[in-house]
Order: sequence, then structure tokens, then C-alpha cells
Amino acid sequence: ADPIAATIDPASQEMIVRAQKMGIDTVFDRAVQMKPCNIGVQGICCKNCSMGPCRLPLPKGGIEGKDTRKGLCGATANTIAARNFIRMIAGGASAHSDHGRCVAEVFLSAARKETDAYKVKDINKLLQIAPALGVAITVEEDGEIKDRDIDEIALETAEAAMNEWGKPEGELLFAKRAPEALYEKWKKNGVIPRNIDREIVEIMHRTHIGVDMDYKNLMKQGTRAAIADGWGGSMLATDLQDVLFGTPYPLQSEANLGVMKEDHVNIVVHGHEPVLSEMIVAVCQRPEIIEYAKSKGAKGIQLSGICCTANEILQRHGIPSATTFLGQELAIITGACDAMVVDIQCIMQNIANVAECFHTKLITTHPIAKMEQDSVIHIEFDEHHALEDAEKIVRMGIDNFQNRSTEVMIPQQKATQIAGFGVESIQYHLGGTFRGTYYTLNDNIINGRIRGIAGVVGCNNARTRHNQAHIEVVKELIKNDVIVLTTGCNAIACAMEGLLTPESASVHCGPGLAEVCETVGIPPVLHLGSCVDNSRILLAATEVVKAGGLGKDICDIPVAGSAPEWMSEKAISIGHYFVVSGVYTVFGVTLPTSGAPVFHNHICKEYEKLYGGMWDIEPDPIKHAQLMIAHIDKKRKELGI
Ligand code: BF8
Repeated sequence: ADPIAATIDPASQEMIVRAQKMGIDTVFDRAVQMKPCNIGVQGICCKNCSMGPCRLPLPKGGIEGKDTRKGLCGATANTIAARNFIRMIAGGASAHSDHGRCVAEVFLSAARKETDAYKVKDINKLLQIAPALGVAITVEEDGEIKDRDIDEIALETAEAAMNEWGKPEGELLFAKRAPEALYEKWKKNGVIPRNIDREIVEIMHRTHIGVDMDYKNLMKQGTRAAIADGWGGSMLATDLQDVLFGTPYPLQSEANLGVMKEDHVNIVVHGHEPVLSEMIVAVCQRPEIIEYAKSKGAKGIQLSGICCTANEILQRHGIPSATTFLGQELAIITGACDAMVVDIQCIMQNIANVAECFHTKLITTHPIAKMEQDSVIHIEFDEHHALEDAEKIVRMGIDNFQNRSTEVMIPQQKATQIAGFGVESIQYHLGGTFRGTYYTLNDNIINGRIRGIAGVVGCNNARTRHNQAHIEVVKELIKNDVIVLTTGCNAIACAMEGLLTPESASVHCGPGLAEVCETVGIPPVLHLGSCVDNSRILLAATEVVKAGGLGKDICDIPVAGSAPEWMSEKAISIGHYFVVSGVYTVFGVTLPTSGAPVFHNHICKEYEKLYGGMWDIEPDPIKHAQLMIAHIDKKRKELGI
């Protein structure tokens, strides 16, 4: 691969060149060597039974007259594309929700006092979510209202949370946290989730050969599962993580490969669940562990993160982010990575091969995520002996410091970032002194200093130049006075580019947004965390609705969503729950719907009538941002502002 064409980031370019000199292939090389299947890309390959795969390519020049394409069973292109699409939602929703379940299980153990490692850290957050899960926080005794015992509330909340995955009746409790108008819309369309697991299982059933053959009905189930993700599994993951590890507040840190230090033990955590990384952070801060590192000749321990684990430990502890999804191999290629510790999701199997070329110990920790390569060490992480497991892992990294074989080459690049935003801190910075809520934000939207709000999120995709679309979309938005809420790998990309600093406002923003950022002292791009923390964007949008003056529902406010470089199934689930929560959502790269124009039109055009939000696709970053701005302007006009 041509390093310049592969990525806009100089640090990554340097490491790609180094890999090539050493004869190590990376995802960037593989993307050049292997091209994607043209039919699969369009979403019209059905492999759900062994009579196929049935492939239904669009005829050259498009379809004239009736679309007669069908698979062996008669499935149309629309049916096939819809089945594939909602299976992606099932994949994504299951990943987020299973992550949430793990956190809920740890919370339950903590509430039962079965573990010393985890405790309720944020009582306010617990008291905030308990009522939403049907748990009373006060009790009436002798005619007086009294606070209930925190331990009791924690236990009942943990049990109520666990129930959300598999309760036999009722509906997803957090659906009621949405604005009332949105909840009523879901009710009318019959898409309120029953429980999280059931909606995912039902997708697998409905997409089995010979079950649901109506793309609209298939999408209805996709919608239920997506809501169960955004307003269920992901939201529970975020909230319970806050309860256990603390709600993030703004803090300063750094990003890019330059955060690694040659004279320190470098431990890189990669994956998603903070259940593991929180313990690693705690162990790395212990004086005796730092002494141990020094005894091995290192100056200390430098912890850094990749992917959403990076975001989790950045938001709560200011641990620097090493790189995004596409940079995971490159962190090892520095030759300075003494241990890479991974748990679940977005981990490339090839890091095992890359680690074999260096001294790096690659450690898997989750029972559901192992690797076939013999060089990989598996240390199963268990909440009942979490600190012991974490210590074993950290010591392994420290012991490995002396085994560095290849010359160390850490790129110089790193940028300062202010991260750690959330629903609460946005209220702190952009609320009203007396009126609470999101008064100042709404006021600035109404007076036009802020044109609108964008949620820009999601992955990297090796089919497009690393980080380019992320940065161009975000810059175009803030240039046009649109404030950006970011999560996932977009957040890390923006951090690497220096966009997560208040100072960047005067350089990159339009005059209105720059003025607000300078007055309040915030960056124009607010880092809200990991991909499960997209639920924070949903709740922030709900707060905007509640603060008044901008309509009654999320679809009324001038807001748009974007995933410029998406690649994972999780991104499709996120995109869809944004759409059905009323957000116009644009994806970059491609959408696996292009081979079924009628189905594509359904989720792009007809969905607006059903939910107020709809899908769109635009690979060109500037046009992509302009589509979002046009939607924001349309909403402003409808509001008469
Ligand atoms: O959940 S943005 S590449 S890291 S999937 Fe993965 Fe995509 Fe990054 Fe986190 Ni989200």
C-alpha cells in the first residue's frame, strides 16, 4: 500500500513504511491486494441456506420495468437486502448488548458484595437510573418520606437491569426515557422492544429461509432490535459503567502513537469493556507496581488505549489514546509495545502475526474472544479475582520490557485533547445558571450562533483513506457553526488531529460557534466516549427537547448524524437507532442496500414519514457534511428560527 494514500496521519504513515521495510503486512496492504465482492457490497447475496449463495446483481444500466430478480426460493432483492441488513443490526445490537450484560453482571456481583474490586462509585448516577428501572429511591415510614438504603437500591437496580435482557413480559423500561412524542410514535408503529435478547433472536428466526418475506416487516423487526440496542443494551452499558466507575467529567490528555514512551513499559489495552481496563489502570497506579517496573530498568509504566477501551479509560482517567481501529497493528510495529491486552470487539486477528515479529506479548482475556495463534496468551479475566488477574497481566508486560529485540521507533506525533464530556457536563457548560437543563445550548441554537448539532461517530474502514473523511466531515460542520458530539473511532481521529481542544475553535469554526466555544471554554467537538456511549447522544438530544423552544421531539431539532468511515455491524445498529429516534443519518463509504433500490428507498425516504429520521449515503466528505447542514437548515426553517 502507498502509505500516503492509506492514511492522512503522519505517524501511521511512518509505521506503514516501517512495516513494509520489515516485510510485515498490515490491513492497508491487504486492502490493496484483496478487493471486496461487488455483489455482497450491494447487499444482494443471500447465503442463509445451502441452495445458495444466491446472487442478484443489478443488471447493467439499472432495472427497466418490473424487477424480476429472485433467488432459488423466490426471495426478491428487497427481501435479501433487508434480511442482510437486519442481520447486521442483530450482530451489532448483540455486541453492544452482550457488553452491557457483562457490565450488569459485574454490577450485580458488586451489589451482592461478592467482589472487592468493584463497588458503586457514582451514587448520584445510581439514584438517577434506579427510578427508570422501576426501583424506588425513597420509602414512606411513619408518614415521612425517607431515603432508602443505598445497598438495597443497588441490589434491586442490578436485578431490574439484568431483567431487561430476558424478561418474559412487559416492555423495555428505558424506552420511556425518550421524549414522549417519540415513545408514542414507537408505540403507534408497534416497535417498542419487549426485551433485549428476544428482539435479536427474532431477527435470526425471521431471516431464516422461508420466514419473513416482506422487507417492510423485516425492517420493523430491525427497528425493534436497534431500539433495544440504543435505548437498552448500550444505554444500560453506559449507565452501569458510570455507576461502577464514575460518570466522566472533562479532563486533559493526549492522542496518537507518540503517547507511547521508549523508556517506559508500554501496556496497550484494546477492545471495549472497561470492566477489564479499569482494573489495569488501578494496578498500573500502585506504587509497588511502578517500583517493580523501575526494577526492570524502565522509568515507569505508560498505559495507552486503542478503540473504545481507549475511550473508556480516557473519559474517566485521562489515559491517552494510542490510535484508532486501523492503527492497532501499527502500535505493535513501534517495537515498544510490551503487552497488548485485548478483550472483545474490533480486534484484528492479524495483530497476533504482527506481535510475533516483535517481543510484544498479546494477551486475550475474554472467554468469548480467543485467537487460534499459539503465540497468543490467554488469561481469563473474572470479576471475582479481577485485581489479581490484572496484576498478573501488568507484571507480564513489565517482565517483557527487557526482551525488546527490534529497534524502537515511536512516531513523534501526538496532540492534546480535552475529553470526558457527557450529558451532565454539557449541562454544566451549556445549561443555564438558574434554569438548569440545556438552556444556554438551546438559546444559542435559537439565536443562530450554533446552527445545529451533529453526532459524528464510528469506525475506520480500510476501503477509504484512514481518518480523512472523519476529519473533513467534522471540519466542514464546525466551519458552518454546527457543534459536533463525537464517540468511537471518530473521537480518536479528531483527537489525533487536535480538534478536541478549545483553541481549535478559533482556527476551524465559523464565527458563531467560535464565540460560544471561547465564551464557555469548550472544544467545538465534544468527546462523549465509546460506541455504547452513543446512548449519551440520545439522552443529550432528549435534554435539548426537554429544555424547550426547539419542538417536542428529537426529529424537530436541528440535528443530524454521521458515520463517515463505518465498517462494523455495530455501526449499522447505531445508525438505525439514530434514524428511528428521529435523526437524519448519513453514512460514508457504501451501504449494503444499493442493489435493492426499492428497499433502499424505504429506509432512506419512507422512514422519514414513520420516524422523522432517515438513512442517507454519501462517500464524499464535503457533500456528506453539506447534506447534514441542509437537513439542519430544513429543521431550522420548520421551527421558524
Ligand atoms: O465500538 S467505532 S471500529 S472501536 S465499532 Fe470498533 Fe467502529 Fe471503532 Fe468501538 Ni465502534
